[in-house]
Order: sequence, then C-alpha cells, then structure tokens
Amino acid sequence: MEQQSNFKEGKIVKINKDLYTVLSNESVLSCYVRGKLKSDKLTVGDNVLVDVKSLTIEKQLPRKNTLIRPLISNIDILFIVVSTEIPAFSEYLLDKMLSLSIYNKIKPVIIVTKLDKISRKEKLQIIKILSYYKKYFKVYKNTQIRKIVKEIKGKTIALCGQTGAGKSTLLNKIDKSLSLNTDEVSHSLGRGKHTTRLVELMKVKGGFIADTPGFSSLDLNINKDELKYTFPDFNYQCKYKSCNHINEDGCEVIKALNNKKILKSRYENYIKLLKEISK
Ligand SMILES: Nc1nc2c(ncn2[C@@H]2O[C@H](COP(=O)(O)OP(=O)(O)OP(=O)(O)O)[C@@H](O)[C@H]2O)c(=O)[nH]1
Ligand SMILES: [Mg+2]
Ligand SMILES: [Zn+2]
Repeated sequence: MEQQSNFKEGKIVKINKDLYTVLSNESVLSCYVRGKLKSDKLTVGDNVLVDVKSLTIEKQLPRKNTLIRPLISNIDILFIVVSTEIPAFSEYLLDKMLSLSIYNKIKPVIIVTKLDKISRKEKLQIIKILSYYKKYFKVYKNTQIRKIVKEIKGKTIALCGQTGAGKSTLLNKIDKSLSLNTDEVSHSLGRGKHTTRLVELMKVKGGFIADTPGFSSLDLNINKDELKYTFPDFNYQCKYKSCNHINEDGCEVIKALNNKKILKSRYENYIKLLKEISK
C-alpha cells in the first residue's frame, strides 16, 4: 500500500526533448520517462502515472484520441480559428478542420477573427456563409470572449488554424496573464510567420488549452467511406445506405444540393477531400 502512494496521476502539458512537464493536481513535475515505456509514444495531453519519488513517468493511461500535426492527445474541443483577411477566409480549410475534428470525436467550435479588417460588404458575405455553419456547429466571433470562455471549463482544448489567423491573440484575450507572443502577419506572404512553435497545454479558465503552431496544411487520415459522416449537414437518407453522394442513383444529398439546402462550397469541398484521400 505504501508503495502505491508514490504514484500520482497527471497530465503531460509540455515535452521538451526528453523532459516531460506533468501537471498533477496543482503541482508541476519535471519528469523523465521510464526506460521500458516508449517515450516516442507519449504526447502532450497524455494522462500518465508518475512515480513522484523518482520523478519518472511509469504508465500511460488510455487515450481518447490523438491529433497529428500538431501532435496532441485527449482533446475534447477544437477551437478552429478562421481569419477573414490575411490569411484570407478559406472554406476549404474550415471544412477540412471540421471533418478532422468530427472524425476524431472532438467537438468543433469555429472562431472567426479579423472581422474588423474587412469591408461591410465582405462582412455581410461571410456572415451569410457562417449562418449556414451555425445550424450545425458552434460559431463565435473572437470578440465574444465571454461565450468562448464558457466552453472551456473542465475541457482540454486545442487551437488550430492557419498561421497568422489570430490564435495566440485570442488566447491572450481569454486570459490576459498568458502574454503569448503574437506577430504581424507577413504581407508579402499573405500569411503569418509561425510565431508559436511548441505545443503546450496551459491551465486556462478551469480547463486546459494548447496554443499550437499554425499550420497551412493538415494531414487527413480519414477513411474514404467514412468522410461523409463527418458532414452533419449531409444527413439525408439516400436510396442506398452505402451512397457516397457522388453520382449514385437516388442520392438525396445531391437533391438537397440542387434544392440549395446544402451549401455549394461544402459539397465541393467534400468532393475535393474525397479526391485528396484517394490519392
Ligand atoms: N485587426 C485584427 N488583427 C488581429 C485579430 N486577431 C489577430 N490579429 C493580428 O494578427 C496577427 C497574427 O496574430 P497571432 O495571434 O500571432 O496569430 P497566430 O494564429 O497565433 O499565428 P501563429 O502563431 O503563426 O500560428 C497579429 O498581428 C495580431 O495582432 C483581429 O481580430 N483583428
Ligand atoms: Mg501563435
Ligand atoms: Zn447520397
């Protein structure tokens, strides 16, 4: 019994070479990994058992999910940060991140930034598009901090979105004490400069949040026949249960598309993603 009290459960919040920072209750432990445990299998977000005497990670607890690039586990919510200008609004990246999130059983929350930088006309266009997404997903502006904070308590959250989209800026607004580095976007590149480099979980507003390095590409390892289930707006009963909504007989999704019930760009991005998977 006495031996067992040496072990404490905690969460890996940072990995720097072979040093693992584990948060256990309120204590921060700097740990190494026990030899027999394959250290390359541990990621930020892993729940582990730590021997607090020797400060070694002894055991990895079961995982809920893992995201690659950024490599992180046990995510409950993905804050998908989408910029409206520099980097430009991309329905394709948004749809890709939504699919990835749903496929990994992560609740997606869309957060729109830089609405202050675009013209009234552009803003109306984007708001119209977002009103479609609102039927199926949570959508906030980055100015709606109070609403965003309500999502955080008790959850582990990763931020994703292109470099320069405003992820770190958003986190700084959520918790002013964080003072994360943010940077001007590069105007010649029309995007950010990957200001954030390490993946790290931070204790914020009663939950854990990881600011992540921005990425312009995303690995999509989704099964081709399962992609359709990551589009909640495609939930129509087609003639054939195996229908992939391409050109099958009696496809209700294509019918809904033609009746303008499905956003055209959503359907186009679905086909584009299917092609990307099939490559
Ligand atoms: N006008 C305006 N500028 C913003 C907004 N959000 C972020 N920015 C600016 O956009 C630039 C990039 O913001 P960051 O927060 O560094 O972007 P990031 O997503 O963390 O970028 P990476 O760390 O490279 O992935 C900074 O100059 C911010 O001040 C916004 O809502 N409006
Ligand atoms: Mg950043
Ligand atoms: Zn169909």
